Amino acid sequence: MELHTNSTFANRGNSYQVTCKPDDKMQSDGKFRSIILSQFCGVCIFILGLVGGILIGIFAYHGSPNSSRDIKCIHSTNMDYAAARDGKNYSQISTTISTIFRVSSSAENVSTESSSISCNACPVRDPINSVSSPGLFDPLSTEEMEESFSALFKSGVIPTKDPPVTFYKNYVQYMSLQPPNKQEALRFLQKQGNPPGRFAKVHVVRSGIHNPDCMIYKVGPLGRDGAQVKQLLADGEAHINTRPKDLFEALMVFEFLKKDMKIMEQLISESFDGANFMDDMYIFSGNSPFGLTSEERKIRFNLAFKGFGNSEIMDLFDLLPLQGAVIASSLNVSHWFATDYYYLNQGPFKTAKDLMNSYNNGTIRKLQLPKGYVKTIRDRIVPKRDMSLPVREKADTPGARTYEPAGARYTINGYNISWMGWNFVLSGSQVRGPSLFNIRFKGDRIVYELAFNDVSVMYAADNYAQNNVIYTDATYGILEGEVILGVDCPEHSSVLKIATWNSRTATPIDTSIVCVFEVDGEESLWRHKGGAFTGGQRERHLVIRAPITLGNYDYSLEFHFHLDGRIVTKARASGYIQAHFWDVRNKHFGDDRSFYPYGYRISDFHVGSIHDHTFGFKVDLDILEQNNTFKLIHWKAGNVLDALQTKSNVTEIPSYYLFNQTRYIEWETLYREAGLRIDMENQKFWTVVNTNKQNKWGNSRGYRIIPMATGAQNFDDSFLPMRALSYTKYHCAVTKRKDEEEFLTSTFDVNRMMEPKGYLDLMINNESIVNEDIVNWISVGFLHVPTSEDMPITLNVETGFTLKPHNFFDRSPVLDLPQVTNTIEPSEYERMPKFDQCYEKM
Ligand SMILES: *[C@@H]1O[C@H](CO)[C@@H](O)[C@H](O)[C@H]1NC(C)=O
Ligand SMILES: *[C@@H]1O[C@H](CO)[C@@H](O)[C@H](O)[C@H]1NC(C)=O
Ligand SMILES: *[C@@H]1O[C@H](CO)[C@@H](O)[C@H](O)[C@H]1NC(C)=O
Ligand SMILES: *[C@@H]1O[C@H](CO)[C@@H](O)[C@H](O)[C@H]1NC(C)=O
Ligand SMILES: *[C@@H]1O[C@H](CO)[C@@H](O)[C@H](O)[C@H]1NC(C)=O
Ligand SMILES: *[C@@H]1O[C@H](CO)[C@@H](O)[C@H](O)[C@H]1NC(C)=O
Ligand SMILES: *[C@@H]1O[C@H](CO)[C@@H](O)[C@H](O)[C@H]1NC(C)=O
Ligand SMILES: *[C@@H]1O[C@H](CO)[C@@H](O)[C@H](O)[C@H]1NC(C)=O
Ligand SMILES: *[C@@H]1O[C@H](CO)[C@@H](O)[C@H](O)[C@H]1NC(C)=O
Ligand SMILES: [Cu+2]
Repeated sequence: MELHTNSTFANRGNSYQVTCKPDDKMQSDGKFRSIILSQFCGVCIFILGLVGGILIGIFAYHGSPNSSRDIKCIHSTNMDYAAARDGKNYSQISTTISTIFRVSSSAENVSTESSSISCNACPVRDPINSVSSPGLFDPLSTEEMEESFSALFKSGVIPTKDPPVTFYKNYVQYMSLQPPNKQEALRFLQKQGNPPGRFAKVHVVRSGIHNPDCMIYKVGPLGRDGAQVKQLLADGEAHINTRPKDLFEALMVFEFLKKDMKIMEQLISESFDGANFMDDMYIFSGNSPFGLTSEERKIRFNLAFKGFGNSEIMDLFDLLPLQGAVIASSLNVSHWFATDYYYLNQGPFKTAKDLMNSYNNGTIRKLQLPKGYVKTIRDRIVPKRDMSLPVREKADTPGARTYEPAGARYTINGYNISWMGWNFVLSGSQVRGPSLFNIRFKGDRIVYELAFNDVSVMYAADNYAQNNVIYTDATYGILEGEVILGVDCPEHSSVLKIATWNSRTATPIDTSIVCVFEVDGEESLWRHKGGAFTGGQRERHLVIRAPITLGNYDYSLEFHFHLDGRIVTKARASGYIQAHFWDVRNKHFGDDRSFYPYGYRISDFHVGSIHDHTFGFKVDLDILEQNNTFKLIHWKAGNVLDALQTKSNVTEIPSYYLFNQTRYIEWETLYREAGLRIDMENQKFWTVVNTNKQNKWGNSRGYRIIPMATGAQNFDDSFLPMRALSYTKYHCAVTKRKDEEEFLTSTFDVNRMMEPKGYLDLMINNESIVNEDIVNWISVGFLHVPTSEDMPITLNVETGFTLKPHNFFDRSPVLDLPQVTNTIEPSEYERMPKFDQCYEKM
């Protein structure tokens, strides 16, 4: 029997033999398919044809050990797609494709043939539709930033609209969307109210006023005439010295220290391989906190070798054991002074001169880096391919990849994204990072807001400038960077831009910071291989990824949407670690000089400072409605009687129990605001349920929060920073939602830890959270003990949490998807959609 199938191959003028007796080719791919074949044989020739077609499709896609079917779509220009697209000139990507199409079946050698045919481009369906005006939650556009800037200028907040921006005049640091009031937003979404209007939240450094401070303004409504400027903090509430370091100050510090570096010219040259401050070095002055009280501004600096020539962009550095502090509490640089000089942990010296005196009169220990060290820095620090190594076997051939045989299956209207029953809006804040709003699945709202809020990092080191370095990264802004297509995301991803404000040029910049793509999970979402039923569903999900850069570190902040209603939020970290100088004679190292309490030696002169990264998220679940309840499900082990007595008045263990102990669960409602921690010995499921909405079985519909248990805070409240960073103490804190309790940290608190004003513990104040609109503040992180593999660059590590349906549906939510099914008696048969081979269009 010969069938001309309507498969991919048949369409291309090839025919295949499919016989009733399962041939080797079929058997090679397992019993499953041969059963299908024999079962269908003689039943219906049409179906057989279809089956054959699908099977061949599956074969062609998966390949099979015994049948080699290579389909090669070779690009005529042999151009690197990623490079071409990175160069932003799409027209350079040739669409001429020549193809080698070879089919051979070594197992039986039936149809060994070789021919050259054209391979079709995968169908393209541009998923992105532009919209005429921004939606409710869309990130602030460049036009809206310009408009906000004009409004600030008109109201006198900003003295001039024209560059240059200088430190001594008020300047705009960040601009982000100020999301609408939730009630107004919901009324509008339910078509019961007017659009709430769009507003900007603008951080201004008011260095040009009489009592300088940091101010936040709300500007809007935007897009109509007459945007109002509203001050959100009281004058002076955030002292000017609580501001993060920015480039202005970095340059001021550099200028300021030039004269001291000149004084120490000899020390620098002798110690650091003949280096010259102006040519070879820069000042790393980013170590926060910059003061424990609002007024204090003490910049602990560290001399460092430049990694990249004279570039102002210092993402590579090599820290040296010459440190000190600039007391910069006044905005008038002529009141600044440098102090606390340390050289190889010897100090403090009040001035550079004092240090030099001791250096010259021979009373302190000296360092002499090996000759030629300066020249090795770039090689050591730049993570480029090591040409001295042979390329790993087959590594010079392209690796496996995913493509979209029917074009994108998601749609993006502006920032409103839909895929496989999911719908949500991507938003983002220059300060707080990416966020999602109004997440719905099959029409039901699950989350109102899922937002990155902050990342804190705490370092340890045995020296003056690097010990107790604590960053809260929202202070620096968490939405800068750019997608590296082909590295961060597949080339066929949709790249979305989000605008940020460039404080130095006083202009908005639209950066390609988010990519969206569907992933072939390359695994089963579910499967069963039985006698009477065999089937499964392939795992696929949609990824929204923002690869951001924060100085030396790179965070990939991402949301994954799964077919079964799961939302997985992830944070991954790569980039350069912050290391400190390895001093062979540091007496705190003991005899073995390769490790000590703050880390391992990881290169010639560096110890990787141990630290943690704790990511804080705002998770405002709205399970169908705003009113939700937080329930804990205790996972218990104990006496059968205790188990049964949680629901009945039984007094004796029924005789049918094998043991008098059992596993059981116990429910607890969280009545009052609280912070919770993971306890592996007494595990609890954390669920957010809507007690007003039950599923078919009478259980409250809900979602479960599953944090990746990758880290935990082990400082207690006796440690001063634990107020400003109180969110790091809990894996999940539950509070009543309030528009004014917007974030789990304040961007100013890290620089006023004695008197923090906007931290999570302030929100946990015993309010009732039963059947209320609640927010879960989730924090997850990892503990980083850098090892030699972190040099020169950290390989991605990840953490995150999953939101998983918990009695939300009446049964599995994936039964509305085509799947693989094969049953006997009666026989039921299904396959996932077939597809044509095609080459990726990029
Ligand atoms: C893009 O490349 C094409 C072909 O090389 C060239 O004609 C065109 O000028 C380029 N466009 C830009 C914006 O560089
Ligand atoms: C298939 O054909 C090739 C080339 O004609 C031959 O070298 C090979 O031995 C054959 N393989 C089998 C399994 O018959
Ligand atoms: C800065 O301080 C110096 C010394 O006290 C003073 O002469 C100068 O006028 C101040 N500059 C400004 C702009 O206040
Ligand atoms: C060396 O210089 C330091 C700093 O000026 C001074 O305190 C110390 O007494 C001097 N020691 C000797 C031996 O000259
Ligand atoms: C996003 O688009 C969908 C329709 O595709 C719409 O129902 C929904 O309201 C939009 N979301 C927002 C927040 O505007
Ligand atoms: C258990 O006993 C109490 C008091 O005797 C009674 O109020 C309650 O209804 C009983 N519960 C069950 C489940 O029998
Ligand atoms: C459970 O069984 C163990 C072993 O038979 C016995 O020692 C223990 O007393 C029992 N506990 C209860 C509460 O019945
Ligand atoms: C919390 O509020 C409840 C109800 O008002 C009260 O009974 C309880 O004492 C309060 N707890 C604290 C720690 O204030
Ligand atoms: C939701 O909670 C609010 C505040 O407690 C309450 O007024 C309202 O009645 C609740 N709604 C429902 C549907 O339970
Ligand atoms: Cu790290």
